[in-house]
Amino acid sequence: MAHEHITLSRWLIEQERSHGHIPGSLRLLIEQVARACKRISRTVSRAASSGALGSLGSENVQGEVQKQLDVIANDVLLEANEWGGHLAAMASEELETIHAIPHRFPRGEYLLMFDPLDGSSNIEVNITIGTIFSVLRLPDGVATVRAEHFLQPGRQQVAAGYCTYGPQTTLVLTLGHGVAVFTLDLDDSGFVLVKEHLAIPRASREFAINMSNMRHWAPPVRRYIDECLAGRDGPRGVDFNMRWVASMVADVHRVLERGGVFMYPWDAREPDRAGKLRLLYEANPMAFLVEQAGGMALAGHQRILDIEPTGLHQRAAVMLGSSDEIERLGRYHREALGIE
Ligand code: AHM
Ligand code: MG
Repeated sequence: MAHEHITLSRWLIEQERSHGHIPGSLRLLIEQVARACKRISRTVSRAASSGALGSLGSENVQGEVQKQLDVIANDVLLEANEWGGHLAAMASEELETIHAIPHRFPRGEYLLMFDPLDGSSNIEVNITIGTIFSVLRLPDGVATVRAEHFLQPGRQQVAAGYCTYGPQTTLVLTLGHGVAVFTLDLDDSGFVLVKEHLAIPRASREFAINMSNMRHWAPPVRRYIDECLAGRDGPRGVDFNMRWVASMVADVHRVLERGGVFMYPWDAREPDRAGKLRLLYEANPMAFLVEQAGGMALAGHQRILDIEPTGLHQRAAVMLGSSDEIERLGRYHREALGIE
């Protein structure tokens, strides 16, 4: 693409013109989320010199140790999105219950969910981390917003995206008409378009999974990975490559840019939990982006975006990426269940 300077605002306005049903209030909401991500990006890059690294000694609702930056990023997102008049409520990985918009501000028609700082085990080692977000519409006729109003299947998302804080600060966004990538231009401190209509290659020879959990996986996942590891001499007849950043944002970004498979499957360590990653603000937004880029996203044999949520912080198994590979994984799961 020629280096025409298309800002996030211009891109959003042009989307509104070409797909008339994108309301102005959704554009303003996305701009506000992007502004918050810019602030988080600055805070993250200054964290070592400002003393913002390290843990707080507290735990979040999921029993995970909170880092200082987890809490700062959460506060930035809450504060930036409270007053704009576009939202009815927010939900976050770091908050047990929903955050309703205070009465002193006008109430809007959208619900925003986020993981303020994904991959936070990587904060201290200066490896890419990021913010993941998902936008739903508040169902009609709701007087008092409650957690149950967030429990909508992922296919009802009106927007989703993430921002990575790595070598570059990158915002990846879908409004349901393909996926666009923006980079934070440090000269004028705004997001500018670098790529549109992202397309994940159907075929790939690269997978991402935490191999240290291998002994706990279900048979279909083991079968798939065993076949990849067998390489050229195995049933696939070709060598595979492996990558694992341990930040979902970075691993999924690689998959969106060059194809591959990302998995965090169910495993036997906590058999009652569907997986490690959270459905509403991790699995669903990433599944929406991946599908919009022509890939597939499954939880075992089921499409992630069709899962009917039952809890704000519920977990999901995640397998997403290049469609030939995810289709194969889905088939292995169906075969194991005797569905096909
Ligand atoms: P977080 O939201 O608390 O950072 O946890 C989610 C992260 C994902 O970014 C990543 O894919 C996964 O946890 C890494 O898990 P593991 O430490 O098992 O490799
Ligand atoms: Mg996370």
